[in-house]
Amino acid sequence: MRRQRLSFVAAAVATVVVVLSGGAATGQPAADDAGRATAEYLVSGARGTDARTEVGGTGAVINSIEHGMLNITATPGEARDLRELGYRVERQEFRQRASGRSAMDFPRKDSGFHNYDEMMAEIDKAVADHPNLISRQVIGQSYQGRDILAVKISDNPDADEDEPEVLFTHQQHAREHLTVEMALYSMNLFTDSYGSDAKITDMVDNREIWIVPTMNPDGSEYDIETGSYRGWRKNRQPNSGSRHVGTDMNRNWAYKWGCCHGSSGDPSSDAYRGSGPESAPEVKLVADFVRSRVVDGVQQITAAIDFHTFSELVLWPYGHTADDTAPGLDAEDHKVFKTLGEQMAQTNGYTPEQASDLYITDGTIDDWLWGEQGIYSYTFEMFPGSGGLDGFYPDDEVIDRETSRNKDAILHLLSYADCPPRVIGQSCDGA
Ligand code: 3K0
Ligand code: CA
Ligand code: CA
Ligand code: ZN
Repeated sequence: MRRQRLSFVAAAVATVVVVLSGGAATGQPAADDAGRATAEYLVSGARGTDARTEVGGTGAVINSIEHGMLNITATPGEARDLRELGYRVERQEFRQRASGRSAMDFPRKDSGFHNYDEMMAEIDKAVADHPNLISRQVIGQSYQGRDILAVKISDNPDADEDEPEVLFTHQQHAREHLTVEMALYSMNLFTDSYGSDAKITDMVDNREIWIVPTMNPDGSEYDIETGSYRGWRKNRQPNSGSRHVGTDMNRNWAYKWGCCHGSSGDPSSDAYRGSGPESAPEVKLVADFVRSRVVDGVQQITAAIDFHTFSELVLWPYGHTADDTAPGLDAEDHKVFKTLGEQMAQTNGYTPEQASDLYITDGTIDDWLWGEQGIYSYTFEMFPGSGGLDGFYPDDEVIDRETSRNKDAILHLLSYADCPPRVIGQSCDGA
């Protein structure tokens, strides 16, 4: 299953490149590059959800699960903790492609991926081509000052119509670049096929679709800026009192933050939850945006998907507990999540499961969207199905196939956005 590794430079060499060239393009001091603390490891002897949760409980991030082996990114301390717990832990060499390409862009062979400026240009073009279907608004700035957008797609996009609203968020994790392509695919699908595809036309007419195409532009640019991938996950916010940079945004949401050994309190960890809920500016501004969609006491957004890579999964809440039900999520809610999740997975061939079936997480967007806002929220883990750190860097040739693969799933969610419980035969009248 693993892709062939072709021309690589050793991680050690890449580190030298980082020290030489890192920083200049962002205006950040090169000392920030000390923020990369983690390495890739293979862990054996961790079968089952409980073992995976124990592994995750050290703060290590599980990248994939294959034949009872876990591929993780971990700090040296986390690796030591895992060995003390009795796991076999083997260091992997994350080799990066040498490209010779100029800074701040993808390697030439992956030029089909959009960097931040290219993404913005694509959005501006779509707005210019379809002013009656798209509007874009800046909902805030990243730590380093990059604009974060919410793109709205609907007929009458400048009016707030009384229609179910659906939210698609992308790239909380820097290295998950395929999710930005997913955002651009959706944007272009809804606008280009409007008027010719009946189902899409219906959804654009009768829903208000919000797309946040990247939540982590700083991390994304940092990941690619040397021309060799860094395997970066977090944002680029410094941590006071630590030389290690960044918060794992998907552990920073303000619902049961840090509750359940599903994140780390150590700034060097790839699962660092931040100094407090919404301490990451990018998380706070998207949370503020979601809160701004409460009109007359009613949250207008009814359903959401947060796109990640990888493992080909459809996940639903909760992540913070292994139980199917918990306060705020009763048996009927669970049935709605599971039924709709399984139906979406039927269309794209992903594996449907509760988020905690993977491993326990806390402070995730999905738990917050449901637990705080009552939004039926899913996480999609896109292509590939398995791999190590290289799984975050598929060839650009797969972009069309792996984004269009989710067309029917997002249309399915949109079609139930008027009343997600309808999927199990319940009505929403007077609820
Ligand atoms: O809700 C979830 O369980 C999110 C899973 C997600 C995460 O944040 O750990 N997996 S990822 O980091 O490999 N994209
Ligand atoms: Ca509305
Ligand atoms: Ca409309
Ligand atoms: Zn992710």
